[in-house]
Order: sequence, then C-alpha cells, then structure tokens
Amino acid sequence: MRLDELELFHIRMRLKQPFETSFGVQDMRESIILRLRGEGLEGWGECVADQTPGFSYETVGTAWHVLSDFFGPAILGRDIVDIEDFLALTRGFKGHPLARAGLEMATWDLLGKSYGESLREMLGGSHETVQVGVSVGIKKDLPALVETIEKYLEKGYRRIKIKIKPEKDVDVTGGVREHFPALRLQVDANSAYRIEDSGLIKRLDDLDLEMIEQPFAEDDLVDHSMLQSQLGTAICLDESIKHLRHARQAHEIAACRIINIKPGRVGGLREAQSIHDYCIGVMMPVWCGGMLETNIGRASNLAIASLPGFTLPSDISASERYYEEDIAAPEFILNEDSSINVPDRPGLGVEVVQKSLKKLTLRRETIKD
Ligand code: OSB
Ligand code: MG
Repeated sequence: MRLDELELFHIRMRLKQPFETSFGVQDMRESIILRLRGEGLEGWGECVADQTPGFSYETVGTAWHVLSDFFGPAILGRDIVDIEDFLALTRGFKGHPLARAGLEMATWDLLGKSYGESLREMLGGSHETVQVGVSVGIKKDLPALVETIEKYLEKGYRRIKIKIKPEKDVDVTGGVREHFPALRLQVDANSAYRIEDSGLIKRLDDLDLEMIEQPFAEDDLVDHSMLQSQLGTAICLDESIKHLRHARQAHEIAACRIINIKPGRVGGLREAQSIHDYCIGVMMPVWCGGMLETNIGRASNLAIASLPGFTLPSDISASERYYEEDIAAPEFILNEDSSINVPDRPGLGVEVVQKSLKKLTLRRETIKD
C-alpha cells in the first residue's frame, strides 16, 4: 500500500469535569488527530500529547513539528505491506514516542481496513471485552471525592484509581478506604515524590491498595526499587517505562511488580505488544492506562488491552465520562460487569464524525509526498 497523504488536526475539547493530577488541573484537552490516506482508504490516529509538557516533555507543538517535518515525510510516497515496514521507515528518528505512536495508530487503522481485519485480530487480542475502572482526579476535599467515587460505583465501575499529591495523599486515601472497605482501590502520584518521602509512602502500605502508581520521577528506576523492597503493596510504573528495555530493567532490579502500558508513552502499539509479551514471560501483570483519549484512542486502547496479559482493570472509561461531544462514533458504554466491548470492525472500528471534528479543530495541515 502506497501512503499518499497525511493530515493533522489540532483539536481542543472541553472535559465534562476538570481533571486534576499532581502536575496540574485540566479543563480542556488538546491533542492531534491524524488522517493517513492510501489506496483510496483512510486511517485515523490520535497523538496523546497535551498542550503543556506536564505528563511528558512532548506537547501538541513538538508533536506537530516532528510529524510534519520528519515522520510524515519519511513515510509518504513509500509502499508498506505491514507495520514492520512503517517501523523501518521511522527507525532513524530518536524519541518523540507520543508523536510516533499517533502516526503508527493511523497506519494500523489503514492496514486493518485494507486487510479487513480488526486491530484486536491484528494484535492477537484474546478477549472480546476488557475489564475497566475509573481514574478519579484530585478533589477539593474528602467528601467531594467520596461523592464522586459513589457516583462511579453506581454506574457500575468496580475499580477506582485516585490521584494523589503531597498534602492530599495519606489522609485522603485513608478516608476513602474507611468509606469503602472492600473497594478495589489504587493510587497514582504521577511522579510527585522523592526518595526522601519514602516514610510517607510507606504509610499507604496499610490501606490495602491494589498498587501505588509512579511515586517517583520517571528516571528514578533505582529509587523505585529501593522503595519497592520496603513495601508490601505493589508499585506500578507508568511514566518510567518508555521501551521494552525499561520494562526488563525494572523487572530485573524489582523496581515494580506491575506495569501500566500506554501505547502512546512507549511509541506505539508494536512496542506495547512487545512489553506485554515480555511481562507474560516474567509473570508481571499489566493493564492499559489512559490519556483522556477521544473514541479514536479509546478504540486503540481497547484493542491492546484485549491481549491475554492484561489481567488487571484498565483506565478505559465509558465515552460519556469524558466529553459532551466526541469526534468519533460509536460511543463506548460500560457493561454490567465493569467491562467495555472491544471493537470488531476492520482497523480501529470507529467512524470519525466530520461535523464534530471540524467544529473542534483549531488548526489543520496537509502533508503530501
Ligand atoms: O497518569 O494515568 C495517568 C491522564 C492524563 C495523564 C496521565 C494519566 C491520566 C489518567 C487518565 O489517569 C485515565 C483516563 O484516560 O481515563
Ligand atoms: Mg499514571
């Protein structure tokens, strides 16, 4: 298949509720939607870089630059048969995993449509539904947090993750545990602590948490290992794992017992699949993290989370949790058993709603070979 044209759409969408993490509050989310054309077909992708470098050093601006000046020109006018061909064309470039993953997603969608295979089938997914939970942002106080959690439990979610940051950690988490003694509960610090805070983190150890996600900075693998050796609770790494080799190194020095796989963060679905395969081999459970995606990215996350090693509930909530209006259909709904169905139509299995995309687009660029 010859790759003819790439279009980038810088979109901005208002979240239904502001989402607060240790690195900031977000009420709008910006991202880049990609349309890749070839053989009369179109593949869609979503780059999960945000407007600010809070979660990752990448932003909409840096991703736009590398997609438009490097990644796009490297693949346009070229013929590809499978995803390996795409990877070979972009292998010469360093870094920028979020940008790379957005383009890889569009390529998978295009290949899937051309071969008549769903992304789940192409990746080797074994489940038709994926167990999911909700990631709840930081709230102003404990009652507000408890009320939010109650609302999600009523909707049918059976696993809750709460975001924590200094001053809003042990007491808040302890309060939630008191209200919901049997809840599958976990926390995510998004790198807000340092090794000096180990005493504080250890106080979370008695709260019967499923895991403590990314307490330290992304390049602090050794410090995570020191902390893990002093905890009964599993550490889960998110930001720290950007390659298969990070997963291997984290396992070898026991820096974590669980990995959150985000295809964007690791540069794409192929790398996500490799990490998954490695984790199966060393019996490390994995789950799929979220980046407040539109239904395009959500379809991709569901496909990867259908692989057999994804044994813990993923941060993939129903569409209605995120935006008033999405840019792709159909919307994803929560099943009674706290699962979401994996799309089974060719490629990602979602349709872009042109009217909504147009309305939410701030800037657009077409790149031809
Ligand atoms: O650390 O998992 C994270 C959202 C943006 C950036 C980082 C994270 C998150 C989430 C949201 O937790 C999960 C979702 O998409 O529902
Ligand atoms: Mg996280």
